[in-house]
Amino acid sequence: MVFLSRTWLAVKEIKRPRKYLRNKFIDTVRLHVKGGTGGTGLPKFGGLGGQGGCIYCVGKEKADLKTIMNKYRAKTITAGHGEDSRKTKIVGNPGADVKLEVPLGVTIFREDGKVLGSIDKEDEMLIVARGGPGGTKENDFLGHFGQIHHIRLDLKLIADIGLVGFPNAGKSSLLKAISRAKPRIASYPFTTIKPNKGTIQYDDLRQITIADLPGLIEGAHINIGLGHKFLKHVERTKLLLFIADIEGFRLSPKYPKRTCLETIILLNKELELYDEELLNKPAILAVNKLDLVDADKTFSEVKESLKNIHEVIKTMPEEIRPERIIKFEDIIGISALKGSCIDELKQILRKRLDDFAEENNPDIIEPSTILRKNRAIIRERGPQVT
Ligand SMILES: Nc1nc2c(ncn2[C@@H]2O[C@H](COP(=O)(O)OP(=O)(O)OP(=O)(O)O)[C@@H](O)[C@H]2O)c(=O)[nH]1
Ligand SMILES: [Mg+2]
Repeated sequence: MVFLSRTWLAVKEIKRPRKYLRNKFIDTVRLHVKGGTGGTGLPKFGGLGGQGGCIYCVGKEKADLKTIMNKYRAKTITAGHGEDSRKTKIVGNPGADVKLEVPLGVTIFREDGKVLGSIDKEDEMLIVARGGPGGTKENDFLGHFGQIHHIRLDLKLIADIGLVGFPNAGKSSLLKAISRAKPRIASYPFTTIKPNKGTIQYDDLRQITIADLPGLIEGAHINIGLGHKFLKHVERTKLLLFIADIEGFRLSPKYPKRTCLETIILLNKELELYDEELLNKPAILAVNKLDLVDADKTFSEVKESLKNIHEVIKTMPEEIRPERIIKFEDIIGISALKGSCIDELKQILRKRLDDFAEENNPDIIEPSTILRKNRAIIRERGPQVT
């Protein structure tokens, strides 16, 4: 009896984390994969062993890394072995392949850091472990082992737009206002603890995806708050949408109060510290909560300061100054709560994405280049006087 009650108490003491904390977002998984062994041949009749099965990763929109992890945690994923050649069946059947369904945006690394490839499209396939060849005359009719690897699947969300902002700035509120996603929204910082993706739907059925990330705070580069951990998910977005709270941000009384302009500059700095390349992406600034009193006045001040930011920045504390200042394509004041200016923002986002796509599309070639190429071809192959 005593034993029972003690065990009961001991079990009770272990506190389980809250449900939403237990449901962790997983963006990297390590797996042990093994291609199948080739079947043995039959020297007497020249029989061929079957080839061992291969392991593939296949891109699926609906797949997620969590399912893979739950299924294969601490296990070796093995493909089927090739069939041996027999007197009654001279050519052995190949082993069964294994197809791992992985979400889009996954990059696959080998244990030595080599990139095996990445999967960005639906049904795109990549071999991660090849099966061994079956026994033939060349290998003395002995089947070979398949490849064995430790691989790492690393997920970076693929979205057109990435939302970056301090906690509580209203990123999730904007996602809710602009798309049909239903993110958690609350008046305390770090409500969002894992990335969410939503789709903006336009009247002409055009769709643009947008990713809401956990809030970033100053010192994220030294792992304060949720740190830089989630910033990798904006690496693959085409456009950054900065969200700033018109009232600024203060984590707690221990920390200094940052104004709206300072939060924008701090976001700039944190992105720069994570990866300077991010500053080359086109960026749009949305200043949120313009429904609050006196917000309009502050907003015009912020806009004014951003116009001659190179002067204004000199008056700011040195520790928050970035090396390079990001240039916003557009600056817009919105209220995610009341839904004001959301439609304008939607149009701006679309326009900027299209402009950007045109600039970077390799299929769109300048007419003069085509003309030059065609002339060269005619010169080479056209009628010639000999
Ligand atoms: N007055 C006003 N409040 C807003 C507006 N947008 C968001 N809020 C409020 O701001 C708080 C934070 O909103 P969230 O959308 O959760 O902010 P977030 O940026 O996603 O925050 P984290 O997920 O914690 O990083 C909530 O209480 C919202 O109701 C707005 O336009 N006006
Ligand atoms: Mg949020």
